[in-house]
Amino acid sequence: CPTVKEVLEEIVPERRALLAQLKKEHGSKTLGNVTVEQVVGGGRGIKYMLWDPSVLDSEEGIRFWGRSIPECQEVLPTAPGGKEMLPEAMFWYLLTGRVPTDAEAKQFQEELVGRSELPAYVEKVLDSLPKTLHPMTQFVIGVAALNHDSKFAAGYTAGMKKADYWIPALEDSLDCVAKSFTIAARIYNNKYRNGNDSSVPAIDKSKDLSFNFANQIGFGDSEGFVELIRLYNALHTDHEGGNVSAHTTHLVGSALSDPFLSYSAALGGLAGPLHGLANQEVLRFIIDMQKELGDTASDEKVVEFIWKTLNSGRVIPGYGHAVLRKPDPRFMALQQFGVGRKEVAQDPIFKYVDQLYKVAPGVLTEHGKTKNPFPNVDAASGSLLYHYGLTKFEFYTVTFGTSRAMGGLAQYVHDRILGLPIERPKSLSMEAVLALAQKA
Ligand code: NMX
Ligand code: MLT
Repeated sequence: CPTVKEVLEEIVPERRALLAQLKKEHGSKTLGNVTVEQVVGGGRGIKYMLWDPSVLDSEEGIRFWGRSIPECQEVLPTAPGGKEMLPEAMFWYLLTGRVPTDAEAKQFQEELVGRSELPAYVEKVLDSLPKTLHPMTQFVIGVAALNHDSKFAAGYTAGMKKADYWIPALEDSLDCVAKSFTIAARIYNNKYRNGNDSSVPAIDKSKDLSFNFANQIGFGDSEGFVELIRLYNALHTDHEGGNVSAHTTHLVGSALSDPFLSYSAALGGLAGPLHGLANQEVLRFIIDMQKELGDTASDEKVVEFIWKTLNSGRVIPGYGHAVLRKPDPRFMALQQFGVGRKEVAQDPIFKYVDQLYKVAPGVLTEHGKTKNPFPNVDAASGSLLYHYGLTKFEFYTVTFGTSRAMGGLAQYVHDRILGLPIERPKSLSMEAVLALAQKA
């Protein structure tokens, strides 16, 4: 069956033709006006950049090349004996816009796992980091260090043609995704276990990335954990282009920084508490609640706890969203995963997630600040990892990071296919905005 590169070779002329048509026939048309509020308010709603693999609708949530999450769950291949869509299959789909056949997904999985070993110098860099360093900081460093062997950077230095940029960009992107899982496992073993001694199993080339990650950190025997990692990674891949991590990959990549440097920069954004770090914050919040209220509590007590947090000036992590105005379908998919497994559904932490979903939207609505009182993906993800024994919640955003590489870098490859220019929007001082607004 064809490789992902061969499928992309077929697609390249179509995508380039579409961009040429957009520029030629519609280049001067407007897609909306920009208000002062948008300029001072984080650019919300400005239709500003191209992003092909996914589009976010405020009411129904994410669609990957037009398919909703349940539709993807229906068509994307799973592991043998598994039920959850494979992240490798999702990555292929994000890159090509085509659902892989079982044979394509298997071949692609083998290709990625074949790339997942780390160069010795990256292992050395990771092993030399202080254990006290946050896992996300270690992740940023590990991914950036991969740039040492970037084929894109080497090709650029050697003077490759612009039309060919996407080819080494794809090579590096596949390496970056595959090696990110192994970097993540190494960080975990260094920080929370006995380092990376001979007790850490070698990568099993016949298995998928999620299994190998789970196996290397000591959870390979847990069918539930491995399936969760597959679902988790498939769900977090992409959330259109405007979120901080995706946008950063695109922005840094537009300077023709290679995929490793671009994605490493994105990980710095994912490590912020208003973005990916929220998943660790959710667990911290629930554990604090459990410490104060016990394993179960009445709705009234939970509501009181939420108000106490809000009144102390903090946000309720896992709730609210810059675009969504309904419960996040990624949250729903993770909830369903838990509800479908009796032992998870009975876990007190998971039950608190469910109870928060019942009462928090009412409190946030009464509080009256957030435009979206509903849960986002981070409200559920940590409770499931916690249930299976991954209790080091500082590590949770790393798992988000292995996944987001697939969406961010799928578009990175398309950016190079399309030959998009360096990103450089206009900024204005407050005085300049005022002057323009007074004239308008
Ligand atoms: N709890 C309390 N207040 C909130 C919350 C929340 N969960 N969400 C928004 N607000 C506040 C927000 O801080 C702002 O207050 P102020 O005017 O004092 O600055 C006000 O409501 C209006 O914010 P919105 O326009 O609704 O939200 P915005 O688009 O600016 O931000 C988030 C979106 C996601 C950053 C925000 O909802 C938030 O901080 N949520 C909690 C953190 C979180 O769960 N982040 C994860 C997002 C998903 N991800 O994985 O990246
Ligand atoms: C994401 O997955 O990136 C988050 O939901 C944040 C966003 O979309 O803005």
